[in-house]
Amino acid sequence: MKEIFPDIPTIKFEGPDTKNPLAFRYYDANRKVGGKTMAEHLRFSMAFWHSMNGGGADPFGTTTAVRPWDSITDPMELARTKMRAMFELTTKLTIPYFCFHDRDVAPDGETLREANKNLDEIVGEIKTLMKDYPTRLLWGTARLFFHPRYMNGAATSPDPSVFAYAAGQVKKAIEVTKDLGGLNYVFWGGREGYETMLNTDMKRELDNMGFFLQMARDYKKEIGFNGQLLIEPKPMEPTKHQYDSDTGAIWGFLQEYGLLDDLKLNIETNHATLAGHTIQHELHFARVKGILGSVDANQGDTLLGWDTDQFPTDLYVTTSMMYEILLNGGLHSGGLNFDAKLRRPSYTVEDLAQAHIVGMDAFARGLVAAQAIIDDGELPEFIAERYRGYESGIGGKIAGRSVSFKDLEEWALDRKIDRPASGRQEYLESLINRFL
Ligand code: XLS
Ligand code: NI
Ligand code: NI
Repeated sequence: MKEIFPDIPTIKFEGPDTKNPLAFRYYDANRKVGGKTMAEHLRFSMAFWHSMNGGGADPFGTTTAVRPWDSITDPMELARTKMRAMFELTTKLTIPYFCFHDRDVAPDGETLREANKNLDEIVGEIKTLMKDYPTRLLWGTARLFFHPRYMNGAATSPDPSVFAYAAGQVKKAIEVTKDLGGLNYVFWGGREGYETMLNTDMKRELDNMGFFLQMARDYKKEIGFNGQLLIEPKPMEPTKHQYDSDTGAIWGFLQEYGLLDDLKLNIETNHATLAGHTIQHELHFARVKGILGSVDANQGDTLLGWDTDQFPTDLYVTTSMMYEILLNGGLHSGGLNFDAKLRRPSYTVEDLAQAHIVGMDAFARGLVAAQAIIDDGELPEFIAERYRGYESGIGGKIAGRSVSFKDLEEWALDRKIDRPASGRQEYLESLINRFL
């Protein structure tokens, strides 16, 4: 097959001192860290919508990207070429997975039937490419936010015909994901939220969204799709208020609608920061609640209040993420999906390759540092020690839930209770810096 990116070689590990911009400095796929290889830990994935469709357009200007398929005008030929390009590029970057929305990969249609037909054709193409390339599907999803019909959301639309169309679209997307051996299926709220309370029946919208997800869960079981269902939090953008604002909000929602055993979370770094949390907070919360499923690995800009979806480069952040992921026993069927786009002035194919390389290197370093922090043991031991009071005495009774307010009052009445031990934050920050 003729190469689409002849100037991009297969990327190899060359070590931290290499000057080669198209080489890994830290990501060494077969290097073992804590008993597993880097490749087994990190499970990288390429996001089709950004890497193949993204062109750098913003509200002030058109696309800047220069791509080998720029002269193709036939929509189906364009779709097939980009898919081939993605298989080639992921293979050259040694990225084992990809993710896509239904409408990213195949043109929409006048009707759902027509759109499904286009999608089926591309799915056939993907299956053929899977025979020639090692790239596999991490997750599929449905684009329920682009077409004008979705202006008020999909499952939370005030218009039942939009709800019905969305259900049909998701049914097909789950089928296709199963057909392609997808490991997970993602729900991101898109426009499931509202612009103003003046025209919104929030209770009905939330109940409809719960029912929509219950139907998706039931259908997934009915057709024997064994992948994990995931839901992705985001607090704002495109709508002013999105219902799935953060992991805590989703956790409550899943409980109310009886979905806690069926869905886990796909947590995105930039969405965490938009919600006013660190990504570590979001991963940690999901981990301790047993619902950490997968990660959309990117980063935001501390000075900008929107979803800039930049490639992840901040080692402090990747270390904190890998720390949580290691303590979670890994991501299981999930992975690190680069839901990230190039800056508008980075318009070349080399930029696209290098963006993935720096992201992979940043997570490789984060992994090594996080494993070293765990092996060193001082940090986890500090936390354990901080709560040790709950292992005996009155703390043991509280932990055993064998006391009442009356017992506790009696215990406390005549004791002088002063401040607990120092939190030692600055010392702990210095400890982390030792491993970076
Ligand atoms: C948008 C979301 C989206 C999901 C998939 O902000 O991150 O890309 O990951 O629909
Ligand atoms: Ni995302
Ligand atoms: Ni995002």
